[in-house]
Amino acid sequence: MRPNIENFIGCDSSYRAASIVLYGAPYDSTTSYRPGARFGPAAIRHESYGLETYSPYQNADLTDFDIFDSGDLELCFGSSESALSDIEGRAAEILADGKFPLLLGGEHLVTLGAVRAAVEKYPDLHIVHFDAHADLRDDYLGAKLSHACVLRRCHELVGDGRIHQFCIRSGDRAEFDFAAQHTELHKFDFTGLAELTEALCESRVPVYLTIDLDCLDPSCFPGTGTPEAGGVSFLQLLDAIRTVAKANIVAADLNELAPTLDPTGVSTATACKVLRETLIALDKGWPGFQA
Ligand SMILES: [Mn+2]
Repeated sequence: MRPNIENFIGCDSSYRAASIVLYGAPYDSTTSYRPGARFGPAAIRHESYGLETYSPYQNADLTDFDIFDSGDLELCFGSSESALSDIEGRAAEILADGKFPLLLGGEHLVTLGAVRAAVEKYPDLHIVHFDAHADLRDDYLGAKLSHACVLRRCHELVGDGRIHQFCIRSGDRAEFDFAAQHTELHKFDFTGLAELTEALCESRVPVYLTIDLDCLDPSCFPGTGTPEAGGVSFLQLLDAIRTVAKANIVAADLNELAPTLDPTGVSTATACKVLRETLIALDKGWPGFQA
């Protein structure tokens, strides 16, 4: 008999052997519209048992790789700073062990903790950001630590020209003005991603990949706190993930699934599939992988 431990399907390597380490941040205290992203990581693990470990898209199986699922952090809901510090600590530990940290949110603010750890190890870090929202507000209702401000806080860490945003279709005028000066923002879809990836590959700079699942169209992904009509399809997102995975990605996250907002369960099933394909795409690029 074995203890009842629920990891993401196919991710049952030991920590020591693992190349990628999953960790969950079930946090949604700054969500501006519909809360529920705190239930994302657990729902993804639970529903993953409805998913095949084999990907016909990439002709690879999660069981071909060594992936460890470290479960969820226990985070303080009343203090964003305390939650971010715990996330940063976990990411730093995984990075220090020479492994790849893959964070499951939670609302998008959790990214800031992981980026703090990544930029500490890689000062020349670039960030590739898939999202419906620019997330570049300086504050939201007075709060600097809000999921609506997360890329603005990241910009304070990495500086101009290092943040590359795709699928953006929502934000106030000031955010788009800020982006024009300080980030590389691509509206609506992944136009420009192939060219960017080529440049990132040539320079071999370290890259953090943050995927807000609300970049997907709400018709296939309604289970999220701030749905925005006019998003990309699952196949477009899959293609984008496989493209950018050719760059030197050193850490990543998937966030903003709020499973209870979609009673059909399709959003959670979609998030599971995005995670499987992301793990395979990233792991194929890992130095230890033999095709
Ligand atoms: Mn978003």
